[in-house]
Amino acid sequence: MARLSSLFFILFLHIALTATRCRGKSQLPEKHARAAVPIFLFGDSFLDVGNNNYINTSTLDQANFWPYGETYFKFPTGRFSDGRLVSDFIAKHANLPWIPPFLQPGFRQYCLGVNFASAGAGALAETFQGFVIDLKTQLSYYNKVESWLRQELGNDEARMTISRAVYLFSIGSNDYMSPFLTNSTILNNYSDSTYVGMVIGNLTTTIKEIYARGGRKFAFINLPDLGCVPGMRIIKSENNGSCLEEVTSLANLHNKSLSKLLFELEKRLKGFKYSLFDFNSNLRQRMHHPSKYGFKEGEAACCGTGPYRGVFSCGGKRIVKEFQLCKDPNDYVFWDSFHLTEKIYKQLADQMWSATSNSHDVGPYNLRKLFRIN
Ligand SMILES: *[C@@H]1O[C@H](CO)[C@@H](O)[C@H](O)[C@H]1NC(C)=O
Ligand SMILES: *[C@@H]1O[C@H](CO)[C@@H](O)[C@H](O)[C@H]1NC(C)=O
Ligand SMILES: *[C@@H]1O[C@H](CO)[C@@H](O)[C@H](O)[C@H]1NC(C)=O
Ligand SMILES: *[C@@H]1O[C@H](CO)[C@@H](O)[C@H](O)[C@H]1NC(C)=O
Ligand SMILES: *[C@@H]1O[C@H](CO)[C@@H](O)[C@H](O)[C@H]1NC(C)=O
Ligand SMILES: CC(=O)N[C@H]1CO[C@H](CO)[C@@H](O)[C@@H]1O
Repeated sequence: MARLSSLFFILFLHIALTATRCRGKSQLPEKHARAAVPIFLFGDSFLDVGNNNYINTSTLDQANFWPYGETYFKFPTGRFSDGRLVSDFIAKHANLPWIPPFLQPGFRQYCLGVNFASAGAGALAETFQGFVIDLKTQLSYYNKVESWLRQELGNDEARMTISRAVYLFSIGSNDYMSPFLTNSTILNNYSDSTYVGMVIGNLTTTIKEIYARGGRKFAFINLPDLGCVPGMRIIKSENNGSCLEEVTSLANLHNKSLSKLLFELEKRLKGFKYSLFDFNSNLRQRMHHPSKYGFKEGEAACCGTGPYRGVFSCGGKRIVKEFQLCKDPNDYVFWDSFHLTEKIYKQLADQMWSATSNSHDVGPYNLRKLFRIN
Protein backbone atom coordinates (compact mmCIF):
# COMPACT_ATOMS: atom_id res chain seq x y z
CA MET A 1 0.00 0.00 0.00
CA ALA A 2 2.75 2.40 1.01
CA ARG A 3 4.53 1.38 -2.13
CA LEU A 4 1.48 2.02 -4.29
CA SER A 5 0.90 5.50 -2.89
CA SER A 6 4.52 6.45 -3.37
CA LEU A 7 4.19 5.26 -6.95
CA PHE A 8 1.24 7.59 -7.37
CA PHE A 9 3.18 10.33 -5.70
CA ILE A 10 6.03 9.89 -8.18
CA LEU A 11 3.60 9.89 -11.08
CA PHE A 12 1.92 13.00 -9.76
CA LEU A 13 5.26 14.68 -9.25
CA HIS A 14 6.29 13.83 -12.78
CA ILE A 15 3.13 15.41 -14.20
CA ALA A 16 3.48 18.47 -11.98
CA LEU A 17 7.07 18.93 -13.03
CA THR A 18 6.55 18.66 -16.75
CA ALA A 19 3.61 21.05 -16.53
CA THR A 20 5.59 23.94 -15.08
CA ARG A 21 8.42 24.02 -17.54
CA CYS A 22 10.21 27.29 -17.22
CA ARG A 23 9.41 28.08 -13.65
CA GLY A 24 12.46 25.96 -13.01
CA LYS A 25 10.65 23.81 -10.45
CA SER A 26 11.71 20.66 -12.19
CA GLN A 27 15.33 21.22 -11.35
CA LEU A 28 15.30 23.48 -8.35
CA PRO A 29 13.91 23.56 -4.83
CA GLU A 30 10.79 25.71 -4.58
CA LYS A 31 12.42 28.57 -2.71
CA HIS A 32 14.91 29.16 -5.53
CA ALA A 33 12.56 28.47 -8.39
CA ARG A 34 10.93 31.86 -8.67
CA ALA A 35 14.23 33.71 -8.66
CA ALA A 36 15.86 31.47 -11.27
CA VAL A 37 17.63 33.48 -13.96
CA PRO A 38 18.88 31.38 -16.87
CA ILE A 39 22.41 31.59 -18.26
CA PHE A 40 23.53 31.03 -21.86
CA LEU A 41 27.27 30.57 -22.42
CA PHE A 42 29.23 31.26 -25.59
CA GLY A 43 32.87 31.00 -26.51
CA ASP A 44 35.92 28.83 -25.92
CA SER A 45 37.63 26.35 -23.60
CA PHE A 46 37.38 28.74 -20.69
CA LEU A 47 33.65 27.86 -20.61
CA ASP A 48 33.27 24.65 -22.67
CA VAL A 49 31.85 21.91 -20.43
CA GLY A 50 31.94 19.20 -23.08
CA ASN A 51 30.48 20.28 -26.44
CA ASN A 52 33.67 19.16 -28.17
CA ASN A 53 33.08 15.61 -26.91
CA TYR A 54 30.36 15.41 -29.57
CA ILE A 55 31.99 16.90 -32.68
CA ASN A 56 34.46 15.55 -35.19
CA THR A 57 37.66 17.14 -34.07
CA SER A 58 41.12 16.21 -32.85
CA THR A 59 42.40 15.60 -29.34
CA LEU A 60 44.00 19.07 -29.52
CA ASP A 61 40.50 20.46 -28.94
CA GLN A 62 39.30 17.81 -26.53
CA ALA A 63 39.81 17.09 -22.87
CA ASN A 64 37.80 13.91 -22.44
CA PHE A 65 40.69 11.81 -21.18
CA TRP A 66 42.66 11.47 -17.98
CA PRO A 67 44.05 13.47 -16.13
CA TYR A 68 41.48 16.11 -17.13
CA GLY A 69 38.81 16.05 -14.44
CA GLU A 70 41.02 14.17 -11.98
CA THR A 71 40.25 16.20 -8.86
CA TYR A 72 36.61 17.20 -8.53
CA PHE A 73 34.79 14.85 -10.90
CA LYS A 74 37.28 11.96 -10.69
CA PHE A 75 36.64 11.36 -14.38
CA PRO A 76 37.19 13.39 -17.58
CA THR A 77 34.15 15.42 -18.59
CA GLY A 78 35.57 17.42 -21.50
CA ARG A 79 36.43 20.40 -19.31
CA PHE A 80 39.94 21.75 -19.83
CA SER A 81 40.90 21.70 -16.17
CA ASP A 82 41.53 19.35 -13.28
CA GLY A 83 38.00 20.12 -12.07
CA ARG A 84 35.26 22.69 -12.48
CA LEU A 85 35.29 25.82 -14.65
CA VAL A 86 34.24 29.42 -14.05
CA SER A 87 30.85 28.61 -15.63
CA ASP A 88 30.22 25.87 -13.04
CA PHE A 89 30.94 28.20 -10.14
CA ILE A 90 28.81 30.97 -11.58
CA ALA A 91 25.87 28.61 -12.05
CA LYS A 92 26.30 27.62 -8.41
CA HIS A 93 26.35 31.24 -7.24
CA ALA A 94 23.18 31.84 -9.26
CA ASN A 95 21.45 28.85 -7.60
CA LEU A 96 21.26 27.09 -10.94
CA PRO A 97 21.89 23.37 -11.50
CA TRP A 98 24.73 22.14 -13.75
CA ILE A 99 24.27 23.82 -17.13
CA PRO A 100 24.73 21.10 -19.79
CA PRO A 101 26.56 21.37 -23.12
CA PHE A 102 24.15 22.01 -25.98
CA LEU A 103 25.36 18.97 -27.94
CA GLN A 104 24.93 16.48 -25.12
CA PRO A 105 22.55 13.89 -26.54
CA GLY A 106 19.07 13.42 -25.11
CA PHE A 107 16.14 15.70 -24.60
CA ARG A 108 16.43 18.42 -22.10
CA GLN A 109 14.78 21.70 -21.44
CA TYR A 110 16.56 24.94 -21.92
CA CYS A 111 14.63 27.01 -19.41
CA LEU A 112 17.59 27.45 -17.10
CA GLY A 113 20.07 27.96 -19.92
CA VAL A 114 22.53 25.89 -21.90
CA ASN A 115 26.21 26.04 -22.83
CA PHE A 116 27.29 26.54 -26.46
CA ALA A 117 31.02 27.10 -25.84
CA SER A 118 33.56 25.06 -27.79
CA ALA A 119 37.25 24.69 -26.94
CA GLY A 120 39.41 26.24 -29.64
CA ALA A 121 36.59 28.42 -30.98
CA GLY A 122 37.07 31.99 -32.11
CA ALA A 123 35.00 34.83 -33.44
CA LEU A 124 36.53 34.29 -36.88
CA ALA A 125 35.54 31.33 -39.03
CA GLU A 126 39.20 30.72 -39.92
CA THR A 127 40.18 30.02 -36.32
CA PHE A 128 40.91 26.27 -36.06
CA GLN A 129 38.37 25.90 -38.85
CA GLY A 130 36.84 22.44 -39.12
CA PHE A 131 37.79 21.47 -35.56
CA VAL A 132 35.59 23.73 -33.45
CA ILE A 133 32.12 25.27 -33.26
CA ASP A 134 32.75 28.88 -34.25
CA LEU A 135 30.86 31.79 -32.74
CA LYS A 136 28.50 32.11 -35.69
CA THR A 137 27.49 28.45 -35.39
CA GLN A 138 27.04 28.85 -31.62
CA LEU A 139 24.69 31.72 -32.38
CA SER A 140 22.71 29.55 -34.80
CA TYR A 141 22.31 26.99 -31.98
CA TYR A 142 21.08 29.75 -29.71
CA ASN A 143 18.50 30.67 -32.32
CA LYS A 144 17.20 27.09 -32.20
CA VAL A 145 16.92 27.29 -28.43
CA GLU A 146 15.09 30.57 -28.71
CA SER A 147 12.55 29.04 -31.08
CA TRP A 148 12.15 26.13 -28.70
CA LEU A 149 11.41 28.53 -25.85
CA ARG A 150 8.79 30.38 -27.91
CA GLN A 151 7.15 27.15 -28.89
CA GLU A 152 7.09 25.72 -25.38
CA LEU A 153 6.18 28.83 -23.44
CA GLY A 154 4.39 31.10 -25.85
CA ASN A 155 5.74 34.45 -26.88
CA ASP A 156 5.13 36.37 -23.67
CA GLU A 157 6.75 34.00 -21.25
CA ALA A 158 9.56 33.28 -23.71
CA ARG A 159 10.24 36.98 -24.00
CA MET A 160 10.46 37.29 -20.23
CA THR A 161 12.80 34.33 -19.97
CA ILE A 162 15.06 35.69 -22.70
CA SER A 163 15.30 39.18 -21.25
CA ARG A 164 15.87 37.90 -17.72
CA ALA A 165 18.69 35.60 -18.87
CA VAL A 166 22.40 36.35 -18.64
CA TYR A 167 24.58 35.84 -21.75
CA LEU A 168 28.21 35.12 -20.84
CA PHE A 169 31.02 35.28 -23.42
CA SER A 170 34.66 34.23 -23.47
CA ILE A 171 36.01 34.72 -26.98
CA GLY A 172 39.11 36.01 -28.78
CA SER A 173 42.07 34.10 -27.32
CA ASN A 174 42.00 31.51 -30.09
CA ASP A 175 41.69 34.10 -32.85
CA TYR A 176 44.99 35.59 -31.68
CA MET A 177 46.86 32.43 -30.67
CA SER A 178 45.90 30.14 -33.57
CA PRO A 179 47.99 31.91 -36.24
CA PHE A 180 51.09 31.22 -34.11
CA LEU A 181 50.09 27.63 -33.42
CA THR A 182 49.18 26.65 -36.98
CA ASN A 183 51.72 28.61 -39.07
CA SER A 184 48.80 30.41 -40.71
CA THR A 185 49.75 33.48 -42.71
CA ILE A 186 46.56 35.33 -41.87
CA LEU A 187 48.35 37.90 -39.70
CA ASN A 188 50.55 38.87 -42.68
CA ASN A 189 47.46 39.95 -44.54
CA TYR A 190 46.08 42.46 -42.02
CA SER A 191 47.43 45.09 -39.69
CA ASP A 192 46.99 44.22 -36.01
CA SER A 193 44.26 46.79 -35.58
CA THR A 194 42.36 45.55 -38.65
CA TYR A 195 42.55 41.98 -37.40
CA VAL A 196 41.34 42.95 -33.93
CA GLY A 197 38.58 44.95 -35.63
CA MET A 198 37.44 41.79 -37.44
CA VAL A 199 37.26 39.82 -34.19
CA ILE A 200 35.44 42.61 -32.34
CA GLY A 201 33.19 43.14 -35.37
CA ASN A 202 32.04 39.53 -35.31
CA LEU A 203 31.47 39.68 -31.58
CA THR A 204 29.43 42.85 -32.10
CA THR A 205 27.23 41.14 -34.69
CA THR A 206 26.59 38.29 -32.26
CA ILE A 207 25.71 40.60 -29.37
CA LYS A 208 23.39 42.65 -31.56
CA GLU A 209 21.55 39.61 -32.81
CA ILE A 210 20.95 38.35 -29.27
CA TYR A 211 19.83 41.84 -28.30
CA ALA A 212 17.46 41.99 -31.27
CA ARG A 213 15.91 38.73 -30.07
CA GLY A 214 15.34 40.20 -26.62
CA GLY A 215 18.58 39.52 -24.69
CA ARG A 216 19.51 42.38 -22.35
CA LYS A 217 22.04 41.17 -19.78
CA PHE A 218 25.53 40.45 -21.12
CA ALA A 219 28.76 39.45 -19.39
CA PHE A 220 32.31 39.33 -20.75
CA ILE A 221 35.83 38.62 -19.67
CA ASN A 222 38.77 40.36 -21.31
CA LEU A 223 41.87 38.54 -22.52
CA PRO A 224 44.93 37.65 -20.45
CA ASP A 225 48.52 38.42 -21.44
CA LEU A 226 48.28 35.67 -24.04
CA GLY A 227 52.01 35.71 -24.75
CA CYS A 228 52.74 34.64 -21.18
CA VAL A 229 50.70 31.42 -21.06
CA PRO A 230 53.09 28.43 -20.98
CA GLY A 231 52.09 27.25 -24.47
CA MET A 232 52.96 30.61 -26.04
CA ARG A 233 56.26 31.14 -24.20
CA ILE A 234 57.78 28.23 -26.07
CA ILE A 235 56.74 29.23 -29.62
CA LYS A 236 60.05 30.95 -30.31
CA SER A 237 62.89 29.00 -28.76
CA GLU A 238 65.23 31.99 -29.17
CA ASN A 239 63.06 33.85 -26.63
CA ASN A 240 64.28 31.52 -23.87
CA GLY A 241 60.80 31.27 -22.38
CA SER A 242 60.00 34.95 -22.16
CA CYS A 243 56.51 36.09 -23.12
CA LEU A 244 55.59 36.24 -26.81
CA GLU A 245 55.09 39.97 -27.28
CA GLU A 246 53.31 39.77 -30.63
CA VAL A 247 50.31 37.96 -29.20
CA THR A 248 50.22 39.92 -25.94
CA SER A 249 49.99 43.14 -27.92
CA LEU A 250 47.03 41.76 -29.90
CA ALA A 251 45.35 40.91 -26.58
CA ASN A 252 45.95 44.45 -25.34
CA LEU A 253 44.40 45.95 -28.45
CA HIS A 254 41.47 43.58 -28.10
CA ASN A 255 40.92 44.57 -24.46
CA LYS A 256 40.88 48.24 -25.25
CA SER A 257 38.54 47.71 -28.15
CA LEU A 258 36.23 45.47 -26.10
CA SER A 259 35.74 47.96 -23.29
CA LYS A 260 35.14 50.73 -25.79
CA LEU A 261 32.59 48.61 -27.66
CA LEU A 262 30.61 47.78 -24.53
CA PHE A 263 30.61 51.38 -23.40
CA GLU A 264 29.20 52.38 -26.81
CA LEU A 265 26.60 49.62 -26.92
CA GLU A 266 25.31 50.64 -23.51
CA LYS A 267 24.74 54.13 -24.85
CA ARG A 268 23.17 53.05 -28.13
CA LEU A 269 21.04 50.03 -27.22
CA LYS A 270 18.18 50.75 -24.90
CA GLY A 271 18.16 48.46 -21.86
CA PHE A 272 21.54 46.88 -22.69
CA LYS A 273 23.36 46.04 -19.45
CA TYR A 274 26.75 44.43 -19.04
CA SER A 275 29.47 43.18 -16.78
CA LEU A 276 33.09 43.20 -17.95
CA PHE A 277 35.57 41.26 -15.84
CA ASP A 278 39.23 42.24 -15.91
CA PHE A 279 40.55 38.73 -16.29
CA ASN A 280 43.83 40.22 -17.48
CA SER A 281 44.88 41.89 -14.26
CA ASN A 282 43.37 39.21 -12.03
CA LEU A 283 45.40 36.50 -13.74
CA ARG A 284 48.54 38.64 -13.88
CA GLN A 285 48.39 39.24 -10.11
CA ARG A 286 48.21 35.53 -9.47
CA MET A 287 50.99 34.69 -11.93
CA HIS A 288 53.32 37.25 -10.36
CA HIS A 289 52.36 36.79 -6.72
CA PRO A 290 51.15 33.19 -6.49
CA SER A 291 51.73 32.78 -2.75
CA LYS A 292 49.49 35.74 -1.97
CA TYR A 293 46.60 33.74 -3.46
CA GLY A 294 47.52 30.33 -2.07
CA PHE A 295 49.53 28.98 -5.02
CA LYS A 296 53.14 27.80 -5.20
CA GLU A 297 53.73 28.15 -8.94
CA GLY A 298 52.37 30.98 -11.08
CA GLU A 299 53.97 30.47 -14.49
CA ALA A 300 54.62 26.82 -15.27
CA ALA A 301 51.76 24.37 -15.82
CA CYS A 302 50.86 21.35 -13.70
CA CYS A 303 50.44 19.05 -16.71
CA GLY A 304 52.48 18.97 -19.93
CA THR A 305 56.14 18.73 -20.83
CA GLY A 306 59.13 20.87 -21.76
CA PRO A 307 59.94 24.35 -20.48
CA TYR A 308 57.06 25.69 -18.34
CA ARG A 309 55.31 22.46 -19.36
CA GLY A 310 54.37 24.55 -22.35
CA VAL A 311 54.24 21.59 -24.76
CA PHE A 312 50.53 20.77 -25.05
CA SER A 313 50.79 17.07 -24.28
CA CYS A 314 48.74 16.71 -21.10
CA GLY A 315 47.17 13.25 -21.11
CA GLY A 316 49.50 11.82 -23.77
CA LYS A 317 46.86 11.69 -26.49
CA ARG A 318 48.02 14.59 -28.61
CA ILE A 319 50.97 15.09 -30.95
CA VAL A 320 53.61 14.75 -28.22
CA LYS A 321 52.90 11.76 -25.98
CA GLU A 322 55.28 12.50 -23.15
CA PHE A 323 53.93 14.51 -20.22
CA GLN A 324 54.53 15.16 -16.57
CA LEU A 325 51.78 15.71 -14.02
CA CYS A 326 52.19 17.62 -10.77
CA LYS A 327 51.13 16.09 -7.47
CA ASP A 328 48.71 18.80 -6.43
CA PRO A 329 46.99 21.04 -8.99
CA ASN A 330 45.99 23.33 -6.12
CA ASP A 331 49.59 24.56 -6.03
CA TYR A 332 49.33 25.77 -9.64
CA VAL A 333 47.72 28.64 -11.53
CA PHE A 334 48.05 26.81 -14.88
CA TRP A 335 46.63 23.34 -15.25
CA ASP A 336 47.97 22.65 -18.76
CA SER A 337 49.84 24.68 -21.39
CA PHE A 338 46.83 26.95 -22.05
CA HIS A 339 44.31 26.42 -19.25
CA LEU A 340 43.90 27.06 -15.55
CA THR A 341 43.23 24.95 -12.48
CA GLU A 342 39.89 24.65 -10.71
CA LYS A 343 41.31 26.52 -7.75
CA ILE A 344 41.97 29.70 -9.72
CA TYR A 345 38.72 29.34 -11.69
CA LYS A 346 36.88 29.44 -8.39
CA GLN A 347 38.75 32.57 -7.30
CA LEU A 348 37.98 34.26 -10.63
CA ALA A 349 34.30 33.27 -10.54
CA ASP A 350 34.01 34.65 -7.00
CA GLN A 351 35.50 37.96 -8.18
CA MET A 352 33.17 38.10 -11.18
CA TRP A 353 30.25 37.43 -8.92
CA SER A 354 30.83 39.86 -6.12
CA ALA A 355 33.74 42.25 -6.69
CA THR A 356 32.75 45.88 -6.34
CA SER A 357 33.12 48.06 -9.40
CA ASN A 358 35.45 50.49 -7.62
CA SER A 359 37.96 47.62 -7.38
CA HIS A 360 38.23 47.92 -11.19
CA ASP A 361 37.93 44.14 -11.39
CA VAL A 362 34.43 44.14 -12.78
CA GLY A 363 31.97 46.71 -14.05
CA PRO A 364 29.60 48.41 -14.45
CA TYR A 365 27.70 45.46 -12.92
CA ASN A 366 29.13 42.48 -11.12
CA LEU A 367 27.44 39.19 -11.92
CA ARG A 368 25.42 39.11 -8.72
CA LYS A 369 23.80 42.40 -9.67
CA LEU A 370 23.47 41.46 -13.32
CA PHE A 371 21.57 38.30 -12.34
CA ARG A 372 19.28 40.21 -10.00
CA ILE A 373 18.22 43.18 -12.08
CA ASN A 374 15.27 42.93 -14.42
C1 LIG B 1 32.49 12.37 -38.19
O1 LIG B 1 33.47 11.49 -38.70
C2 LIG B 1 33.01 10.18 -38.88
C3 LIG B 1 34.16 9.28 -39.28
O2 LIG B 1 35.12 10.00 -40.02
C4 LIG B 1 31.90 10.19 -39.93
O3 LIG B 1 31.39 8.90 -40.11
C5 LIG B 1 30.78 11.11 -39.45
O4 LIG B 1 29.80 11.23 -40.43
C6 LIG B 1 31.31 12.48 -39.12
N1 LIG B 1 30.25 13.24 -38.49
C7 LIG B 1 30.00 14.50 -38.79
C8 LIG B 1 28.91 15.15 -38.02
O5 LIG B 1 30.64 15.13 -39.63
C1 LIG C 1 32.93 36.48 -38.84
O1 LIG C 1 34.09 36.43 -39.63
C2 LIG C 1 34.12 35.49 -40.66
C3 LIG C 1 35.40 35.67 -41.38
O2 LIG C 1 36.35 35.06 -40.64
C4 LIG C 1 32.91 35.55 -41.51
O3 LIG C 1 32.94 34.55 -42.50
C5 LIG C 1 31.69 35.43 -40.64
O4 LIG C 1 30.53 35.37 -41.35
C6 LIG C 1 31.69 36.59 -39.68
N1 LIG C 1 30.47 36.83 -38.96
C7 LIG C 1 30.04 36.28 -37.79
C8 LIG C 1 28.75 36.78 -37.27
O5 LIG C 1 30.62 35.43 -37.18
C1 LIG D 1 55.33 25.46 -38.35
O1 LIG D 1 56.48 25.65 -39.12
C2 LIG D 1 57.64 25.17 -38.51
C3 LIG D 1 58.80 25.58 -39.37
O2 LIG D 1 58.49 25.46 -40.72
C4 LIG D 1 57.52 23.66 -38.34
O3 LIG D 1 58.68 23.16 -37.70
C5 LIG D 1 56.30 23.36 -37.48
O4 LIG D 1 56.11 21.98 -37.40
C6 LIG D 1 55.07 23.98 -38.07
N1 LIG D 1 53.97 23.82 -37.13
C7 LIG D 1 52.76 23.48 -37.50
C8 LIG D 1 51.74 23.35 -36.42
O5 LIG D 1 52.45 23.27 -38.66
C1 LIG E 1 47.01 35.92 -47.22
O1 LIG E 1 47.20 36.52 -48.48
C2 LIG E 1 47.86 35.67 -49.39
C3 LIG E 1 48.16 36.50 -50.64
O2 LIG E 1 47.02 37.20 -51.05
C4 LIG E 1 46.97 34.48 -49.70
O3 LIG E 1 47.59 33.61 -50.62
C5 LIG E 1 46.74 33.74 -48.39
O4 LIG E 1 45.83 32.67 -48.60
C6 LIG E 1 46.18 34.66 -47.35
N1 LIG E 1 46.18 33.93 -46.10
C7 LIG E 1 45.10 33.79 -45.34
C8 LIG E 1 45.23 32.89 -44.20
O5 LIG E 1 44.06 34.38 -45.58
C1 LIG F 1 68.57 33.54 -24.92
O1 LIG F 1 69.70 32.95 -24.35
C2 LIG F 1 70.87 33.04 -25.16
C3 LIG F 1 72.00 32.23 -24.48
O2 LIG F 1 71.97 32.43 -23.10
C4 LIG F 1 71.24 34.51 -25.36
O3 LIG F 1 72.36 34.61 -26.21
C5 LIG F 1 70.06 35.22 -25.98
O4 LIG F 1 70.32 36.60 -26.09
C6 LIG F 1 68.79 35.01 -25.14
N1 LIG F 1 67.66 35.59 -25.85
C7 LIG F 1 66.75 36.36 -25.25
C8 LIG F 1 65.64 36.86 -26.13
O5 LIG F 1 66.79 36.65 -24.08
C1 LIG G 1 40.71 48.15 -21.14
C2 LIG G 1 41.39 46.91 -20.65
O1 LIG G 1 40.79 46.08 -20.01
N1 LIG G 1 42.65 46.82 -20.96
C3 LIG G 1 43.48 45.78 -20.47
C4 LIG G 1 43.87 44.85 -21.60
O2 LIG G 1 44.99 44.12 -21.29
C5 LIG G 1 46.09 44.88 -20.86
C6 LIG G 1 47.26 44.00 -20.65
O3 LIG G 1 47.33 42.94 -21.51
C7 LIG G 1 45.77 45.58 -19.60
O4 LIG G 1 46.90 46.33 -19.17
C8 LIG G 1 44.63 46.48 -19.81
O5 LIG G 1 44.23 47.00 -18.58
